[in-house]
Amino acid sequence: MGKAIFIRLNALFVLLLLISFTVTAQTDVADQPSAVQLNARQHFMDMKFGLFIHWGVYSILGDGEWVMHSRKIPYTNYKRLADFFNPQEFNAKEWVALAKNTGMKYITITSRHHDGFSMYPSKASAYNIVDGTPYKKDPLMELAKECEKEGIELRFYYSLLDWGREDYAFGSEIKDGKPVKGDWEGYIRFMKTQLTELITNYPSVKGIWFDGEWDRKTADWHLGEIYALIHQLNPAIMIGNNHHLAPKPGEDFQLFEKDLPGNNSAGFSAEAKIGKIPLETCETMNGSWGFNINDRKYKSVKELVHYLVNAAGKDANFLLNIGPMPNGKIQPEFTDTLAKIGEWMKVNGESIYGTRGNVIAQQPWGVVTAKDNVWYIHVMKMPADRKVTIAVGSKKVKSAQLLAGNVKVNFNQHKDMVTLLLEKAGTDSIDDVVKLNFNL
Ligand code: FHN
Repeated sequence: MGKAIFIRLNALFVLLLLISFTVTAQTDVADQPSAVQLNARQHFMDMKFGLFIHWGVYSILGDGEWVMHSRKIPYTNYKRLADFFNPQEFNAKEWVALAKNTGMKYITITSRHHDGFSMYPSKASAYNIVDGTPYKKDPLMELAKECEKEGIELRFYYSLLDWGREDYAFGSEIKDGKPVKGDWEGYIRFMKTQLTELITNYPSVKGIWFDGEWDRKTADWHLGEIYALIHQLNPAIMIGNNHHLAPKPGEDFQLFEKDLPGNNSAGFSAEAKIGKIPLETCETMNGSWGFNINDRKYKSVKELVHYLVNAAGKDANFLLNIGPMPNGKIQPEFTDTLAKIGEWMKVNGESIYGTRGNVIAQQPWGVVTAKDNVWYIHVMKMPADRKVTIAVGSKKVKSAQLLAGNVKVNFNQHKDMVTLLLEKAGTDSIDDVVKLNFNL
């Protein structure tokens, strides 16, 4: 090999090494959360329970938030709904009080769903609640103020998918990472403008909940840029994306829909490999996200508390959805159930808030959550002999009591196994929670 060729090859090698280092360094930066982000994540995991709200012009038709798509309503006709959206009965105080009395610590509300209607005054689109409806007021601002006053966190759902905008060109074929029709770069710019508005105009907002990426699996969504912009505007904002996949760099929490992490009964989670960031699962009070006047498949208090407890057992938050009515009221079937969940939380909340899960595997009788030197044994299906045996490793049990009524629970410990004798339990038909205190 000639000396010149050798030098050139050497230079090429150094160049390749530099490029690969730069690429790795960039990925590392995106993957390396700041102290502020890490704090926000821990706080999020401590909150455990949130209220999801799907509300928009679709609520008028009382057939869920997909009504434009499912009834094939042309966009130009659908847009007229805005003329009738006048939720005079909306009261931010009532909504925030509802969340608080249910024991929820945060609210995630749709700022814009797939129909493209913005629930706040956006300079980037006149199709919004202030400029495009007779209501002319901003419910998100009302909520933001009330949430701040009541110590409830506010988060915004934001749809990446848009059924109506020309720049998105819904249905267009995707080639080389972008739709053949429309104006992809323009659409990305539009989203960045809206996200900037949402973050700067509502400085107390603590999270952005993306949805709709699944509509264009092969498109380049510029997520790296979008996530960087959000964290630049406010590093404490947590980013989640309901793409139903493993988490991507820059995301702060992983979302699951209608299933606990690791399950796939609803069919959304086949590719949702569990990552190392905080987890959240969402479910609805009935079968619909947006208001659906015909949907009477209401889940019981017991089903919903079990969902929350099982989620906590798997170290996941639970985001429970309501679809308010077009007048701004929340139907009594929802408020009644939420009030009862709140009663259960008042007695048993300490076994949920601030706990961590995955202590032991799910058992036929229930799950375990843990905090400091305490384990909470959630007996949701009482065994016939009223005994529950748990492996506690080298820990020594000091005392055990039922959270409801503080009733003492007898137990036997043999080596690493503890058997709880639950003859006095069964007073709580939803979940008998036993507080197991270990010696320090
Ligand atoms: O299409 C949406 C749906 O309307 C709703 O917002 C849910 C909430 O998780 N997410 C999407 C479906 O994955």
